[in-house]
Amino acid sequence: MYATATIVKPLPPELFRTHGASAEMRWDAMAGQGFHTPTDRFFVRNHTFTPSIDPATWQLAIHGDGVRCPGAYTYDQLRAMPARTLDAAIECAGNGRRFYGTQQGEPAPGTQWGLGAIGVARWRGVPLRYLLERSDISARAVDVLPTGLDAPFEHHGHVRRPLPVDKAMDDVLVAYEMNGRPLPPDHGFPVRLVVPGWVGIASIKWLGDIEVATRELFTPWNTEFYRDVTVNPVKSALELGWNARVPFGRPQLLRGRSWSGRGRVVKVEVSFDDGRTWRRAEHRGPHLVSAWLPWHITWVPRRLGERSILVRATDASGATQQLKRPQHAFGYHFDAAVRHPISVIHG
Ligand SMILES: Nc1nc2c(c(=O)[nH]1)N[C@H]1C(S)=C(S)[C@@H](COP(=O)(O)O)O[C@H]1N2
Ligand SMILES: [Mo]
Repeated sequence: MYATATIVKPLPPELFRTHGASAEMRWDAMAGQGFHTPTDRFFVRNHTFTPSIDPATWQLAIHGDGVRCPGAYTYDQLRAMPARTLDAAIECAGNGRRFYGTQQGEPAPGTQWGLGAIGVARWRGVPLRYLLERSDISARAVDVLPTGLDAPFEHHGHVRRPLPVDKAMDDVLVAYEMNGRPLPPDHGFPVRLVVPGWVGIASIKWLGDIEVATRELFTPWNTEFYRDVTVNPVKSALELGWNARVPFGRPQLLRGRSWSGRGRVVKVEVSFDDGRTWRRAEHRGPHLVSAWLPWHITWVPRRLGERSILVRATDASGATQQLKRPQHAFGYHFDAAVRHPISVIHG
């Protein structure tokens, strides 16, 4: 009923807002959820549409002048290799783009994401490092180029973006499971890359081919789109609907999450007076690098009417979310504190 031509899973309006071929999660859909984003509400960013791939004939080819033992692996072979589990966020570089316009008065072109182009899942698969070592990667290898099997994007060919060999050999996963189940079609079935901390485009879905080269590689996805963006900056979101109604005079337990591709979030503060004063939020539970930090704060609304709540986090690199963010030509990396509008009503 809610299916579109580009995304397979249902996109009920209480969980998603759609933008052409992509769909963002509504943050109130995270209220009451556990640490991970349930797969039914995980955002989808497709350049074209979700392909249907037969795992019985699918293979992952590894080749190029940077490996001495090129090869191709089947789904069953991959699933029989040593596996790792990783709790990690995937976030689109354009997450929050809408706020360049709505909050700073300078709209940026592109998908007008709110803050819902992020999710944290439990991924399981084979470390890319294992596959590269098994392919006898050369010490002279420089770049690794994963390519997706989805339809070519405009005249640019298949979606593909080079990854420097250092990152490829560090913490990248060739994932076949998401939240304990085989990857669903929209999130890359049978196999996708998960590149912790990096912009979402690095995590190529529907992986079919990995080239390893002894020279730097260039594709439209590192020269034109997503140029000069690598690691995601620090951001925060409240688990509340936009314009949520909050009753006057009663203590409210507000929850949210903060995250950064640069490392752990070390501090979260909330302002109820437009950034004049800030209160520390509290957190307990998992505090993982590459995922997010769930936090909470209690607040008693003492004034009726419309207002906004601001959240700012600080990450391990020392970066703190500011009230304003310099304009970005492509609208990537909106990391200012977002003004979340609410209305305080008679309880
Ligand atoms: N093959 C392929 N991989 C892709 C994309 C795509 O369109 N095709 N979109 C990328 C972008 S821009 C993002 S943000 C993430 C989104 O992952 P998700 O749809 O599982 O949330 O996938 C990345 N991997
Ligand atoms: Mo993205």
